[in-house]
Amino acid sequence: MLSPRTSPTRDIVSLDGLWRFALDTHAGAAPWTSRLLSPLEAPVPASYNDLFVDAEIRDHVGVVWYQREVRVPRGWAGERVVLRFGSVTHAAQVYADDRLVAEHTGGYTPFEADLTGIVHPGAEFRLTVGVDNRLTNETIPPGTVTTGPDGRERQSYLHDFYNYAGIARPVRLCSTPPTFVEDVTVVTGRDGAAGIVEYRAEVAGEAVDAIAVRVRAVDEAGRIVAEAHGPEGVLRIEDVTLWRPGAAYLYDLVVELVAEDETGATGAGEVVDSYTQPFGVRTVEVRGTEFLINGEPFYFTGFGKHEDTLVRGKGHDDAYLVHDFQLLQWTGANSFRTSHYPYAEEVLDFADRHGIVVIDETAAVGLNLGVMGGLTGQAPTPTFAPENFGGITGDVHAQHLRELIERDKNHPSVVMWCLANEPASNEDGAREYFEPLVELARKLDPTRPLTYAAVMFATPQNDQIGDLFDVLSINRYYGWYLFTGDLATAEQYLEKDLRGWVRRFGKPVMMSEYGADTQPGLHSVWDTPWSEEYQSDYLAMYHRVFDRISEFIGEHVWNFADFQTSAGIHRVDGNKKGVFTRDRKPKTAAFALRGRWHGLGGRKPGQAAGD
Ligand code: BDP
Repeated sequence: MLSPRTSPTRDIVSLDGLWRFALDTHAGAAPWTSRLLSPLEAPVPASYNDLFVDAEIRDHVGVVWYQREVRVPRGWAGERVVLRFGSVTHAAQVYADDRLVAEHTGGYTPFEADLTGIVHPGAEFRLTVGVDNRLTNETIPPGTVTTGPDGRERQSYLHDFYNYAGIARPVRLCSTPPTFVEDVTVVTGRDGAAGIVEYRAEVAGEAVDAIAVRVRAVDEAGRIVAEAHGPEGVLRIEDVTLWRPGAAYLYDLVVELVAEDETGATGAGEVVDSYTQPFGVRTVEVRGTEFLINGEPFYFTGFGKHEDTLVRGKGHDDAYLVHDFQLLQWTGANSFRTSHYPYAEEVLDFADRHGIVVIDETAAVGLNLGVMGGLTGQAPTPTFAPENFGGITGDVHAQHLRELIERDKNHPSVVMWCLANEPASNEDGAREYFEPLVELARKLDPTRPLTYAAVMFATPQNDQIGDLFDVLSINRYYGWYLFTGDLATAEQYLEKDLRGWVRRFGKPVMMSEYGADTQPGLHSVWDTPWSEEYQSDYLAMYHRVFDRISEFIGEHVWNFADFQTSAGIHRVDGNKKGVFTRDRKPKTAAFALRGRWHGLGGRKPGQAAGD
């Protein structure tokens, strides 16, 4: 799905701002049919949970309503009118006046409603959105809704971040011409010093047969460097400037739809639609135990992150976007994983422009009932049994994967798809569950490697899916959940474990999570868990191990910043494994990482530039 962009033929009106807001319990029946009678207003984009000093809202399970009036620009006569949501978490029903115009499930991917003919240029309409935050074993991520003795519904889930909900990303009203560019795909390669750009443009709408497609690639100085005709083809950019980690370079692919002229000659008339797709020329490849970007070994340094800030929850915020990337660069991080869901498109656009490498993850987190058994001592429930996640969950997961790849396929920053976080890959049924998903991902995008983040219980001995993937991403907490406070023992177990993955699969291995909860300001001369020194020593121990394993291709610390979780005895106002606090102040470990990562410069320890 294309990102909304203005062009000579396309306009955008932002619908961000304050909307009327009400819980469904206060909204009356069919709240879309009239003005929402509520004293509350909620900002878009933002999660709604932390805005109000009201536990009923924060803990609400079910639907909430957002509403506002929208005036369609009067200059849009004859245009298509499209309403586009960056995301609604987790399910949306959208009404234009009394009419249902869209429904979407999946809280982290965009969707559109075509309002052409339903709303009218110059006129106002009432836009009402129902937002459902419920998670079940038919949603990704999954969860369970139960009814308590007081008759109130309660939501539980197996993932370790707060179930923020709402309209957390920008909402826009967009115009396109009646004949329009519906999709663009760009795949890049190299031929010596030249860049090879395969493109495909999909055209939809009226009189498509009378339309010709022409494209041109434009460099950052505005020079046209290649041109072609036709809905698909190959462009050659001589002396190409590559997109490199830490040194981004973007070209624009300008796609134009050209009408017939008055003699009926196709492609000789006026430009009826124009869309500009930025792209970077770079290659990604796994060869043996190496991860190559532009043919050069790349060593990942960085973090698993979250979209999580005070008050706005998972709401997208450009100020935090800029500041977080500043902190990434300050620590010497060259990459991050979009744990545990697709992030806002604005984040990926920014990564493209600033040369930060991204591992792009679906929202499939918590497909692991064994974790519950581990924490509670109860007998584990089989994760992939038909009554759990062996049924419809896989189809929903596939749909999410499809939407992720369709959205993010053109981002040069995205170098790998991560299909799930900590699935029960050690359990029976995991292979049957993941095989079709791997096949689908490879069909949709044959160019990017695939990974999944392996849970502690999945060992080199019992994991059932590692051979299906290209890179093994390992989450481990030796020295935290196991051998707490005993880094010497933790070090031995960690090394044995990682070497086991290398030996069994012969593929590149990276650490996708390692971290220790840390209370800022707590200091100790001993190996005291929760102290700032322990976090630094814990990370240093992992780094010693990584540096001894030549097949190792990267390290992503868990987590970039402290983040909110559901309440529980394992969490003190959230997860504190951040190297930065929730308000982005560095803990001691941030300085240690900065020393190490700037020294590495994106290469394996001991590997010189150009090796
Ligand atoms: C891992 C999960 C991550 C958690 C982390 C932790 O992948 O989401 O936040 O553990 O416990 O199992 O801190």
